[in-house]
Amino acid sequence: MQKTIVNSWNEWDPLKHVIVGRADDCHIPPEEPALDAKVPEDSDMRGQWGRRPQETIDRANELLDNFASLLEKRGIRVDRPTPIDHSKPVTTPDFHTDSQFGCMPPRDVLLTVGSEILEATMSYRCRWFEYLNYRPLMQRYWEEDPNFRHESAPKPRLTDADYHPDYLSEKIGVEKRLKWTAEKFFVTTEEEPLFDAADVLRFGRDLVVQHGFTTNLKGIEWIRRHFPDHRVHAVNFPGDPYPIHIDATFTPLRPGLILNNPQRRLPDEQRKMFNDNDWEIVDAAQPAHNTPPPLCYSSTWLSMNVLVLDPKTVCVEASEVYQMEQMDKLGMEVVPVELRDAYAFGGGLHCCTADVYREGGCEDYFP
Ligand code: DAV
Repeated sequence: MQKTIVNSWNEWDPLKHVIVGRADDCHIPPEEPALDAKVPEDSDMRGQWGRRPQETIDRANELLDNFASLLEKRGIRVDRPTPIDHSKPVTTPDFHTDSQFGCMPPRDVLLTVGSEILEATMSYRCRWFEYLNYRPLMQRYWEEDPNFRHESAPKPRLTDADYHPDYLSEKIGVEKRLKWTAEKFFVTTEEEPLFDAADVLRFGRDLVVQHGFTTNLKGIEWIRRHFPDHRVHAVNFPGDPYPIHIDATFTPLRPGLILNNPQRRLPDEQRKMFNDNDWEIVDAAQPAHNTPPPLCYSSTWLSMNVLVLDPKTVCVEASEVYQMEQMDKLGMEVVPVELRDAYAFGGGLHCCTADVYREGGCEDYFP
């Protein structure tokens, strides 16, 4: 009998097969609208671009390789992408940018829902071709698994009409950003559907999608029409001045338990489905660091960007002592994994992976 390769319906069932990214040839891309809106005004990344320093690439690869071996030792199959040349510019009839981003992190690009892996539209021009890094794997799964559905969302045009020019002025300031995110006024417009895969969390029959810089309402509507057997819920987190990707904000650990970033709390009116079904939403522990590492896009809240191996076991970054302690108190077995020196490449333990196979089927947790 032919084997099922791709199957994953949620963020916590026992993990058997996963993709881990690579830092090879990662670039800091040139300025472009949606990317600029994410970089804080005082960040060390402002105004520079080009290939990342080789010693940082080597160090990140060392950590990613170690993480891959650790997963393999626990009986999990690990696949790695095949890096394309990220120094190549991207030119379409609608835009041009002088370099790409990298093949980190896979979670941003690949959305696994059941037997399907969906390539997201993406919303940065420098990430338009990022799916190519994963095509050799997708082809292999397609050959090996007759039920695998390899899907790609419509490529967006990413003209200037996709971005609000208001966000592009220098020094907006955090206060104005917070006001705008509370009003759900983000850098991306509603010109066409846009989403990054890392804005989606899978809860069996329910998909929870963050509306923010990288995913617009049309993107959420596209996901809704694409998965007609799912319920799709739009959420937003007003306390976040740079809202991209849900996985340093809202982290399900097992059925009935979610960690929520205490600075980016889910608004009361969006808690109903969780409250009605006795799910607990607890504030995540504070990050162990006051600042992100150098040349990093993400905030210190990568502390809660954990990879759940099964409902009792979770990988947490090894320097995140408060997050590890909280996991322990919540009854999880903690597997510490060193990854901080790879954060600059696009994220933490959840970001740098993409699910291929978790045991279990599509459950209804919110009947
Ligand atoms: O808190 O900067 C990082 C999410 C990366 N996938 C943050 C969000």
